[in-house]
Amino acid sequence: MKRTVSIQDISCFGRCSLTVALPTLSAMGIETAIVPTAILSTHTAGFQGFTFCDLTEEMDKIAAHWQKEGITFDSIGTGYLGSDEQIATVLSFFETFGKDALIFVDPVMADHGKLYPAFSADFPAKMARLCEKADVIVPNLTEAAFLLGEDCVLSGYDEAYIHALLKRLTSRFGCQVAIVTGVVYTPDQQGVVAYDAKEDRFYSYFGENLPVTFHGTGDVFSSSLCGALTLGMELTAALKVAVDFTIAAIRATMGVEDRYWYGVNFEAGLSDLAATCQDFKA
Ligand code: PXL
Repeated sequence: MKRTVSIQDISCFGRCSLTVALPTLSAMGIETAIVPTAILSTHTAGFQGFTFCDLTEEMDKIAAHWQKEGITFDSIGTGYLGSDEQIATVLSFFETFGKDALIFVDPVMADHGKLYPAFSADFPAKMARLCEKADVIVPNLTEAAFLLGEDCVLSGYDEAYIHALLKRLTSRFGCQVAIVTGVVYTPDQQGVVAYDAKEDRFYSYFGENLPVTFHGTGDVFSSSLCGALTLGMELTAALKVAVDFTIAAIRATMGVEDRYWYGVNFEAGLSDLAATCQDFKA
């Protein structure tokens, strides 16, 4: 059985980060350890007055104990971090546990051209340091631009722009694979585009561009993609598994867009996802 560790916050309500990653990765048949970066009553994008408890000190203690126990991982996935100081904590976690593990960094910090409320303008430069240690990074278009210190281009781009952006990401950060999410070339389709720098090859997978916006879809995509790669799926197959799972979650939530910040019904697709992964033989 493969073993992963997911490092991100627990937003107690609002279907994102660990409340999505843990059930998703478990359903995929992967033993899933967690390192919570913070506990919040809800996520920060859509609720007012959320509580926040920073767990930076706990993270170091958890890692020290695991190191004593000789625990190892096939992959390490990171998501939303609670503070700037946690960049150093996660870098040291990579040092200790990352040598033989796939390092998968979702640089969660921004969307729709704006940083999430808890982050200051210098956070992207700090998140870039994590990307430098990653094998795979999965920014959305906003995060990709912020990581590179470029202006955000959120519409009106073409395939040549996305391909060049991906090449800038892999060469700047030295990661083998960069994947940008939320790519729309024609209004009816939305998907993801990947570049494998070692193979010098692009991959993409698109589905229907559903006319709705929900919070947490990036986390649904990245946890299922991290799981698929941890299981040993090829990039093409992994992108399909993750995009299909995300679209199924969005479809299952359509009709309740008035509470878009409550996240998506990914639970509806978990049994199909489990079956797909069960059928997969590495
Ligand atoms: O879905 C990303 C995410 C995760 N965790 C917290 C967030 C967000 C996005 O806003 O606020 C706490």
